[in-house]
Amino acid sequence: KKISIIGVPSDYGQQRRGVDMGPSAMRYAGAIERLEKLGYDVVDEGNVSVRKLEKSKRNDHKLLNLEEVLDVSEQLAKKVDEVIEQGRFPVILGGDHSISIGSIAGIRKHYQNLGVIWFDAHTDINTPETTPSGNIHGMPLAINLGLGDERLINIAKGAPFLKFENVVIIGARSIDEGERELIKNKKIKIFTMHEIDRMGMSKVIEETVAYLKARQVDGVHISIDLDALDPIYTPGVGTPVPGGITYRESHLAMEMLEEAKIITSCEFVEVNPILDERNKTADTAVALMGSLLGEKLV
Ligand code: DIR
Ligand code: MN
Ligand code: MN
Ligand code: MN
Repeated sequence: KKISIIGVPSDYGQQRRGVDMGPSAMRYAGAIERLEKLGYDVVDEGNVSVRKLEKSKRNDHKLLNLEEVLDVSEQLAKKVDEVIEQGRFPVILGGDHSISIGSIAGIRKHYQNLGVIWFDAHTDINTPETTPSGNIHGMPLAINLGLGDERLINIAKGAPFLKFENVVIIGARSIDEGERELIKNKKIKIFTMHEIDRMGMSKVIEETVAYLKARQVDGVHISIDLDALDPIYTPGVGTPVPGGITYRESHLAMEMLEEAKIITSCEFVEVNPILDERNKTADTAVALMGSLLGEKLV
């Protein structure tokens, strides 16, 4: 398999600086060497260029840094589209979670029935109407489903939107009121921390794989927000929520997904080195990347 690493040093989707250094932190933690060691042909495509922001602005829908997020998303969608076109597996390094607007937009151009696994403490399915914060990193899942700001949802013009029934959310424990309603109304498949506690991660992933296979997806993107894990393991994130997934559970999830051979693209987001302890969060992200792409203990 051929892998392309794409860095997206953007922190425009939220209000804590530093997450733009996430791609550097994950490269420093050995992402490329780790994947090369697994035998892949790895190309580091470098970073998408992110223009410098003079001053944070909100639009009339209170969305923060909309123009900047739009610019980054368009560039990233184009880059991801090109990489997939070349038959390469994209590994995208964030950046805050708003980068998924562009990454998944680029991916959607290549699949008619894409599945998405959203591994996150949050559900990121807010719209301009429901957002309590105006932070666009709380909206990328909604945008790829076709809900939200007109320009953001149209980045991949012509490509099908994600289907509500092709999404699986894992690890959620902080869900806003409007998000909860949407998840219930659209019957989105979700394994919150409650289900992970009750069923165990093994069963959660078995059911996730069976669910997506039954949906006959033609590809599966996994979006990994490092705040899905408990902040004990990933303290370097902007919005930590206690009571998260353990180190072992998260590795088990990656290993089982690798065994299932369903993943066609992945991304690691919200790594903020300024908030981190000795690059622990980037180290964990890269270790998970290893497991997701085939590292075995023996
Ligand atoms: C909250 C926080 N749901 C919001 N979201 C995220 O602002 O929309 N934090 N994604 O990581
Ligand atoms: Mn294409
Ligand atoms: Mn997120
Ligand atoms: Mn999150």
